[in-house]
Amino acid sequence: MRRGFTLIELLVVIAIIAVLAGLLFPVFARAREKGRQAMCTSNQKQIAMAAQMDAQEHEDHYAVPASFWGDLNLPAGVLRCPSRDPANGYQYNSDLGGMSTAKVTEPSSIFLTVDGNSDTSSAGSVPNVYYNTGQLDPKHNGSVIAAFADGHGALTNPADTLFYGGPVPALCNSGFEYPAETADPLYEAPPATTARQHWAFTGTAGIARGGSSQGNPAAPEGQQVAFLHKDGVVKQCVIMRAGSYKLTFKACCGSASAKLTILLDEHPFGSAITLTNAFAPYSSDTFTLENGTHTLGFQGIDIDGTDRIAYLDDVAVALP
Ligand SMILES: [Ca+2]
Repeated sequence: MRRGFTLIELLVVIAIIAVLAGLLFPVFARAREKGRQAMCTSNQKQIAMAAQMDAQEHEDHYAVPASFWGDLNLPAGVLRCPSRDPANGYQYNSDLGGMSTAKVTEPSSIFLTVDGNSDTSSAGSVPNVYYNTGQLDPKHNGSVIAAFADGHGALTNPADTLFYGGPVPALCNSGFEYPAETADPLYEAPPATTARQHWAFTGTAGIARGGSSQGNPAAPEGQQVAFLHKDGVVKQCVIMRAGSYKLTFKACCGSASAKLTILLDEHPFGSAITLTNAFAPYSSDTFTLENGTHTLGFQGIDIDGTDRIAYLDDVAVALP
């Protein structure tokens, strides 16, 4: 007589298969995720390479956030992280926007792109641009992949402080070289073109070619400077880690004597600085800030309603 399987035997076989599947499926999932990580790393390295080439074509300055992805014009496949849904799963580091590549002194630790959500709810108005850690999307087993300014890619823990952009925040367009003032009268207040210049100007303030007019000496850095007419203001918003910093810059006045004051989060910081008609280096007192976004700026001082102008160049955040 032919004997079939008993119910017990069938159940034992099913249980063994279930145990084996339980052991193997996570192995398969991990192997699949490894493949996706490799593809994501490759994508971001290609983006980083394209960004370097784009910077080289623009006098060694990284693109401003608003024009970065359009400038690169990469194929859709390169923008898609295989572990996530968005058509573009990557974010460009806003800290690098408009910055001279020469200012990136630690390119292996400054990220250029990272896995991130592409919504703009926490990021101002520019999609796929990184402003804060809330935008990271750690879909690779709880980590993110990033490409760095030296072109290497790496899987990294999102808690890593490198996502604040380095030991001191880099100001964008710190030497006021964008936009290029090549047409008469060689200055604009405010500049009509905002591409690659991150400063906000209020009052009669703008960017001038060094030596253009009004007792403006040759620029101490590059070709251009900022100018603050009367009580004009120039300021920039930056991400800063909690800590103590100071501002360094070079400044002078036009043909009539002038003063300027440093603005920290919109408030005057320290006493007004009296300028001479030759560019000289200045340094602020040390200030301490909380983690987050801060506004660093300068304001001219309207002494008597006459044409007092302060010129400014080569602004940097430094450690005390
Ligand atoms: Ca300059």
